[in-house]
Amino acid sequence: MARQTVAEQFVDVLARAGARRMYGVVGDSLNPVIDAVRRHPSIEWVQVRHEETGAFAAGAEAQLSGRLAACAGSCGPGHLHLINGLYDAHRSMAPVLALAAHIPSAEIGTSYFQETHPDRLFTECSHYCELISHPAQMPRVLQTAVQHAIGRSGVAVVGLSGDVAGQDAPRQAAASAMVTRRPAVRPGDAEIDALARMIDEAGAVTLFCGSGTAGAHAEVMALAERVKAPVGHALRGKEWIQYDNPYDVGMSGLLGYGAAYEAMHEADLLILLGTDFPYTAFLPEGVRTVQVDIRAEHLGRRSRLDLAVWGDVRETLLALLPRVRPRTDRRFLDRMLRKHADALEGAVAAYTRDVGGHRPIHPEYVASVLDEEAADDAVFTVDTGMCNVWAARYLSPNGRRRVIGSFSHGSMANALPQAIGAQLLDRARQVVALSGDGGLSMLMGDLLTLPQHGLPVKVVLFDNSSLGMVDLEMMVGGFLPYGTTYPATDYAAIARAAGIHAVRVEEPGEVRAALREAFAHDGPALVDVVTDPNALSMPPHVTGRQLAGFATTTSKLVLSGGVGRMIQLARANLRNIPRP
Ligand SMILES: Cc1ncc(C[n+]2csc(CCOP(=O)(O)OP(=O)(O)O)c2C)c(N)n1
Ligand SMILES: [Mg+2]
Repeated sequence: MARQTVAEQFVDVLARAGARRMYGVVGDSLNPVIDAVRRHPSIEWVQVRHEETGAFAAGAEAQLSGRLAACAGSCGPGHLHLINGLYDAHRSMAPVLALAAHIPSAEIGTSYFQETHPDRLFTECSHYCELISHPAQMPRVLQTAVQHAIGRSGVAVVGLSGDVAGQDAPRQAAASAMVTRRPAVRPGDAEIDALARMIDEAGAVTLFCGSGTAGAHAEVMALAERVKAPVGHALRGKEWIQYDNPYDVGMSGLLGYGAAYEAMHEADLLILLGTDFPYTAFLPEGVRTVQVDIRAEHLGRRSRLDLAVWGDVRETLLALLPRVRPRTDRRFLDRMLRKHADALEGAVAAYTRDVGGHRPIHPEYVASVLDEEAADDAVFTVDTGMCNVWAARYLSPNGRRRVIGSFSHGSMANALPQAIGAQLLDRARQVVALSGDGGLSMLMGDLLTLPQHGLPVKVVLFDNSSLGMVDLEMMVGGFLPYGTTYPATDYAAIARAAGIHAVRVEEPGEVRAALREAFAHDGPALVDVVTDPNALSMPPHVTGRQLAGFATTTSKLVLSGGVGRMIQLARANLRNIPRP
């Protein structure tokens, strides 16, 4: 094999680890690597306008594909711009390798032009963060970084000076096998037996699901059926669990709805499946609790556990199912299904405004039409802010659609960048960004990336001329809303100037046609929907118990509003309760 430079070897190792793209902005210190990417047959350089976009895009790609994705920033400010997107990828458990190019190696430690210290900067948002200061560290340091990203599901960062990248690598990288897929991890027999015993001995059982239930829909349903358990979910579990689910009692949390809260609090045994649900105020204290998670460090960090089970949800349930006694008593389940349907009916009843005729356009109307018009296998990327509420309430999961947001890190401006990564992964799939006007304008330069790379992303802009979510938070917290409004802006005109098909919609009657046209358009499109900034009120009834929780998480709110097509599932589940 011919001699390789460090840069060539770097790209080669990434490609062999499964990476197909590296997102970023070029810079002097990156030049040898960019040149190696240019010449490599199976890895593509994706030029973006802001490195943060690149990191978000890599994170989204990795979340959708399960494969490694890469991003890069040049020395100093270039890689500093990556950091927020990397935090998001890391907290979303997306395997991402970030290359932080460094200043000339001989200048490190002298406050040189553009000097930062990437090996210190990125430690908090990565599993591995090291500097390659000598060519002989290759390929091992990069391979180790890759194994951290894939093996521990998160970010790994490698710092590399341009001069080191241009040197010859003394060792060949060929033929060293690497892990590219995750193992199936099953807990030991002792834990499985203990769990089976606890379930058999318990009265009412409730399951509560997070993103760790991905790929385990059938097993979760089988357990719910066996022990007649209501199934609630967290926001990140919704896309995996809420569809085709005769045991669905809704979502818990700040954006929650339905009877998940009651089902968790009224159970005798609560089983948390693959969830790192952060809001302890919503978790019961006096209920026996089991948690199953692939990450041992997640076990017990939100609630006191009676049993901690370390393993994949799917593997755990496969081993558990035959050991659990089947039940026939559905009383608790049926009571919760009824409560759930009642709660949703109540939400629908409270939501009596004529949203289809409301002007400015009601955002819930936009979301409900979007849910109907979008493809059955669409990828939705959702901006932090009120779009999270609309997505949680109105996008109907079906096992084929995907919903990606900044659900753990909670950063604004994620939707457009994540849509870029999603669309590059599959140009034929419908990718829809639900953007806020605050979020879109924050990284708006990357609208230009859509036509530049011919990406047919559809941006649905909820244009309320405000930082709506914070506006609401200020009111709930007793503050005078301040610093939350924007002047009206014609984003459709901006998008058209960027070469994007765009329309501005101010009449509710035009929403559906505008969305249809955008989805049918063969290229990027933006639908700038002028929406009502005062869309949501506080819920009429917050229980005393919830209030006690909120006192400790001051100014947090539970939002009211409609619930979209979920009501149909709840009604169908009630109809399908077997009659004795
Ligand atoms: C980078 C970043 N800055 C600030 C915040 C705080 N924040 C959360 S939501 C939000 C408002 C988002 O506004 P917009 O995108 O217009 O969505 P809207 O809520 O109006 O629908 C802000 C400022 C944040 N989460 N992330
Ligand atoms: Mg807004």
